[in-house]
Amino acid sequence: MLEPLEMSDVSRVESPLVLVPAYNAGQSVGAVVAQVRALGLSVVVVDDGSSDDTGAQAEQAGAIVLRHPVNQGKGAALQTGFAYARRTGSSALITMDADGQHAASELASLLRAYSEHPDGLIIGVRSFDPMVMPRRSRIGNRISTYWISLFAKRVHHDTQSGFRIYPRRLFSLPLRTRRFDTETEILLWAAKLNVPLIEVPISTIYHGGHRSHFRNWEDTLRVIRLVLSSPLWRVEPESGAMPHGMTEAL
Ligand SMILES: Nc1nc2c(ncn2[C@@H]2O[C@H](COP(=O)(O)OP(=O)(O)OP(=O)(O)O)[C@@H](O)[C@H]2O)c(=O)[nH]1
Ligand SMILES: [Mg+2]
Repeated sequence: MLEPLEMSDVSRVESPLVLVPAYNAGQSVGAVVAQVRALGLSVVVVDDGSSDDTGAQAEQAGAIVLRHPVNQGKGAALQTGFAYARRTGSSALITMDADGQHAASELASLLRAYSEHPDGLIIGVRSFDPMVMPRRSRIGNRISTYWISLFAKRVHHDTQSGFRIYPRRLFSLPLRTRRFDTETEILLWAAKLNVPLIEVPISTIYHGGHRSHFRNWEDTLRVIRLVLSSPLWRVEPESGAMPHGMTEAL
C-alpha cells in the first residue's frame, strides 16, 4: 500500500501534475493512474488514438483524459499534455509511461530532487545492468546515451527515460518533433538553455510479455537526424535564453 507523499519531501512543490502519454495501454494504465492518485496527485492521461480501452481504464482510475482521434506519437501526446499544463498554470510537470515501467513509489525521490532544484530537469535514471535490462534495449540505450551526451555537451546516464520532472520553461518550448524523438529534443534544448540536469536513480522494470511501441529503424533514424541537426539550433540572441518562437508558445 502506498502512503501519501510526505509533504516535507515536496515542501516547495505545489501539487505538480502527472502526465501519462498512452497508446493501447489498457492493460496497465489503470494501475499506473490509481497508484499516482493514491499519492494525492492529479493525473492527465493523453489517450493517443488507442484502439483498446485505454481512455476508459484511465478515467475509471481517476485521471483526466485528453483524446487524440488518431495516433500521433508519444511526442505529440506529450505536447497535448504540455499545453494543458500551461493552460492550468502548472509550474512543473511530471511525466510517466503508461506501461507500468515507472514505479509511483519512486515519485518521492524525483520530487525531493525537484524541491531542491525547482529550475532543473529531473530525470529518473535506470541501471543498464544485463540482469535487468534486455539486450536489445541495453544496446540502444547505451548508444543513444553516448551520442546524445556528446551533442548535449554534458553527461547523461539515461537519455530515453520517460520518468521526468520538467520545469515550466521546458514544457513551453516550440518543438519540432512528434514521436519518440521529442524527449531527446527536450534534452538537447535543456542543455543549450543551461537548465540544470539532475539525475535520480530509479528501478529498471521490464514485465514479462513486454511489448515496445518503439520502431527500431524508423524511430532510431528520427533521433539520429534530430541529434545531428541540433548544433544548428540557435538560442535567441537578444534574450540570451529562449529559442525562436518560445514566447508565442507560452
Ligand atoms: N501517446 C502515445 N504514447 C505512446 C505511443 N507510443 C508509445 N507510447 C507511450 O510511451 C510510453 C513508452 O512507450 P514504450 O513502447 O514502452 O517505449 P519505451 O518504454 O521507450 O521502450 P521499452 O524500453 O521497450 O519499453 C508508454 O507509456 C506508451 O504507452 C504513441 O504513439 N502515442
Ligand atoms: Mg516501455
